[in-house]
Amino acid sequence: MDTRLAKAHLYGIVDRGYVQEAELAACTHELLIGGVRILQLRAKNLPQEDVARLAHVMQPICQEANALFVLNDYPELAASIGADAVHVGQDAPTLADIRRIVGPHMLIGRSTHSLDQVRRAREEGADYIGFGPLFPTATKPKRPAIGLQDIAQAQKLAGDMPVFCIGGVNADTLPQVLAAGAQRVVVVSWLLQQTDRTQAARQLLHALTPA
Ligand code: 3NM
Repeated sequence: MDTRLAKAHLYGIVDRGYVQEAELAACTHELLIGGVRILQLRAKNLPQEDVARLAHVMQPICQEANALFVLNDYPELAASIGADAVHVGQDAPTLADIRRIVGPHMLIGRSTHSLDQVRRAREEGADYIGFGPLFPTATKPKRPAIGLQDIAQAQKLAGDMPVFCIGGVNADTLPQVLAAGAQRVVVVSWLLQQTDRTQAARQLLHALTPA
């Protein structure tokens, strides 16, 4: 497994729904300084050239910090800019199709929302998965929460494929999420909405990394 992926326990997403373009570079820096080592650009429903412009800002900052830069969707763009990873949802084509676009080396992440989807993601060779949304979340309002009860089983089914639990994770909910068996989390809105994102990331990482 990619060693940077193996070591990453806090996955950040710079979501254009929360972060203005003018703030993109600063936000990326703040999260990376806070210790985030895998960071996704999520810019839903934008023309590809606009996403390319945002990626052009974020990617070198991630490279400089030796953090994985992940592009949400847009596999052709991910391939052309040499992103470290591309993340796709359940509505995307098979991973074999994505793999043909991005080549043999890029990491591919898949969103999963049930144990069945975890099994399938493993079978189709995902490098990591998102698993959620654990709680209702304004970041993905149409998707029902799946709760915490399947986390341990998802971890078991995933084997050595990293599972990043997602959806409504924040400093308050993190202890329950960890108690339910999670080892890795994605935090979007809570981190992005903090006035001190660096300190907020450190706080989460402290809870995620046992002494
Ligand atoms: N994907 P927040 S939940 C982008 O379950 C995303 O696949 C999800 O945002 C999934 O940390 C989600 O703000 C939103 O709740 C997570």
